[in-house]
Amino acid sequence: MASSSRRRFIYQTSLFAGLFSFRKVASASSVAPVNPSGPIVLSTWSHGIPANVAAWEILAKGGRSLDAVEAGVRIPEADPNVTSVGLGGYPDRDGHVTLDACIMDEFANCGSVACLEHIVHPISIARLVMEKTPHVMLVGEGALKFALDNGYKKTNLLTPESEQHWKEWLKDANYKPVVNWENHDTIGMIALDSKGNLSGACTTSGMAYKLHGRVGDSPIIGAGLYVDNEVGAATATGVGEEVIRICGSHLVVELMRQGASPGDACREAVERIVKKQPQRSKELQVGFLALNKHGEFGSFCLQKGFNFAVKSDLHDNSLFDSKSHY
Ligand code: SD4
Repeated sequence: MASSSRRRFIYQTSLFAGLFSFRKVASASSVAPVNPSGPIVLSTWSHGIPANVAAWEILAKGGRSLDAVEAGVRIPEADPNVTSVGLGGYPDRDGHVTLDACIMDEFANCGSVACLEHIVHPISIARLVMEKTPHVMLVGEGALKFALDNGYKKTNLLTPESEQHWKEWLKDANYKPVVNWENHDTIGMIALDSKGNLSGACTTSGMAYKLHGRVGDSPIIGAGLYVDNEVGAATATGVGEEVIRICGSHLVVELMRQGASPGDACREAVERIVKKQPQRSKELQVGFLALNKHGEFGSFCLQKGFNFAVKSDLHDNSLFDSKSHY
């Protein structure tokens, strides 16, 4: 699909959903347990395409959305050529690759790790936190110890290519810690399975050359990801600080609960960022992606350039361009 017709499609989808979603969302508690429209999975950015393939293998067989989103995001986590997620991610300014991830299921179970080093699959550690501990979030050394105690092995996540990039960055005396929005492409994945249950996963190496110890929105439930099985799911990408400030993904889901279509809910969240930080919002990227209980989806972002992949029986896993504020 050409990008202009994709854009039109998104707009029309949002418009259509906007007209009908109030009644549908309001009656979400009576939605039948089987999803009549079939499963669907959405992921941020082009690395979402291979991720969706892995997720779809599970969804197409009637599998659980939680298993699908975990399997899906493990693909870019293990890909050394994806420099914003997992292995091969750009490091912080001290040369450490520190990873953030979270996962959430249809029962509002959730797990998260932040500033985790040396582990290729932070999403699976987040799931272990969710399933094996009474906690939601483990960070840094504690998260690493937990991963090792559960049989995961240490891996050097800094590839020669990413190390080289970091060394070039170190030479640039003029660098100011201004957000470079091309440089941080989290994968956020949200899915609805054939039983009508929603889950989501979000995983990243975060902002390149961040201060050591910096944590973005991606591992924070309600910021980088939120799932409410009565309503919908949302995930975020871009400058985490801005997403945290407005509790972005939770906001998107709550707006859908109040009747907004997924696209309109994402737009409202982005406009809130613009309203609070009009000047700064011109220089950074934030994008939201949302899916409601009925399989309707939408997105909105600050700057042109955010895209996402969609796979369902009706969608062939090609990329959609998001509508943007600027
Ligand atoms: C962060 N939100 O660490 C992440 C980075 C990102 O697209 O999304 N990139 O702030």
